[in-house]
Amino acid sequence: TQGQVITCKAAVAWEPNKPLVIEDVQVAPPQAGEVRIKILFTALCHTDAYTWSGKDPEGLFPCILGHEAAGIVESVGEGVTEVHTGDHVIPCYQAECRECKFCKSGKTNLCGKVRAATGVGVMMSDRKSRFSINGKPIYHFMGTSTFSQYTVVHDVSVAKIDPKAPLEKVCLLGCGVPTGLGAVWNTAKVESGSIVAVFGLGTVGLAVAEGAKAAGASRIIGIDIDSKKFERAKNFGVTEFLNPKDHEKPIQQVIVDLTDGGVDYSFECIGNVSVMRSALECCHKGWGTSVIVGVAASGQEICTRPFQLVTGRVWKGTAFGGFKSRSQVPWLVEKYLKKEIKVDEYITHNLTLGEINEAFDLMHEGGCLRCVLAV
Ligand code: NAD
Ligand code: AHE
Ligand code: ZN
Repeated sequence: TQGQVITCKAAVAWEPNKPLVIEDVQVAPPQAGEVRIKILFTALCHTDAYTWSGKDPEGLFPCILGHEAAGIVESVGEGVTEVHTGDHVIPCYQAECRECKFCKSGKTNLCGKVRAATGVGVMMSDRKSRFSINGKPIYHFMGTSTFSQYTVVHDVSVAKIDPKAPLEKVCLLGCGVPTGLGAVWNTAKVESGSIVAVFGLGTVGLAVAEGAKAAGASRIIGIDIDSKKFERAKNFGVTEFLNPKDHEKPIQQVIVDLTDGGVDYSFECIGNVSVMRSALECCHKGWGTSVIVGVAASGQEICTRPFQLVTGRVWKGTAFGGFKSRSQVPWLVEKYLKKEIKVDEYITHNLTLGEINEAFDLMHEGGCLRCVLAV
């Protein structure tokens, strides 16, 4: 198949909110600096649902969504030296080129090399898509497009991993789990003994709890509007649970009262701007730090009284938990193989690519964390 167009199955989002359609898609060979991957397993992340909903200003249709996956390199384009046919890989929506201003800054995991192209659904070299249906181009998504049996990505967006790792599990290390762990370890740098609040107990929020527990947090307060989330959250380290619906006072006030002035660190893992405000305002005066992890819809804005910041609270955000993708995803895979981080526990459902619409429906059910699709 090297050098040839591959026709395979992919789930195409033709329009916002319209059921995805499994289509025969033509996938062009990788050009210079590109890698064609046979995707074996992909999970669904809340961000896929967000873009599908039409609320993502970068959402383009028709497109192939998906960004939390694992697979095997089918072929590589000219000049690609770090991965070869047969390598086991995780596509990374946040690239790492090691050469750009961002990568060299030592201050961020964001990479500037291909972001302009991945934000508009094309490949960097010729600003064209490698996906088409009978000649009609289909946009890429987040530089990954994993809801397809084959995808083409930039070489700076491919993490080569230990072939011993089970791909049906470690696909989760492409997004949600690293995001939560890294928000704690890299972005907030939670210290032992800290009091932590986690808003939203989906996969990302539970990974925050897991990371906070590993960092030695003394209390981990989980907040969710679905009380059924608490029982499971205990296994990830949540020590106390609050449902804002059970309280008359604003939830930030409830938390401040419970914690002698507020938490040391809070994390918003929902994408709701009013919760982002609560998460900031439940932080302790003088030092409390709040990290925005959730992705809010186009047009939404955050607000608070500047006095909150004047008096020492810090508002931050994180992308992929601050992890350098190509360098650190393989390290996370090793940590999983050594049983130092959970992955299996976040997988509540397994379906096939053909059942992807059912998988999206499952996301709205409280019981579902990650659904892994066999592609
Ligand atoms: P999810 O839907 O599985 O979890 C969200 C949780 O929030 C659910 O348990 C839900 O019951 C709860 N919730 C909803 N509204 C609430 C409210 N008003 N108050 C309290 N709880 C509420 O989602 P996920 O896959 O865990 O992703 C969480 C968020 O993180 C999404 O916005 C996603 O787009 C974003 N995300 C960001 C990054 C990043 O790099 N910054 C990476 C992955 C995901
Ligand atoms: N396109 C959206 C922004 C989406 C967003 O913030 N994405 C997160 C990752 S979510 C993964 O589930 C991210 O890492 N952003 C950094 C980046 O480079 O995109 C919008 O609202 O415009
Ligand atoms: Zn994601």
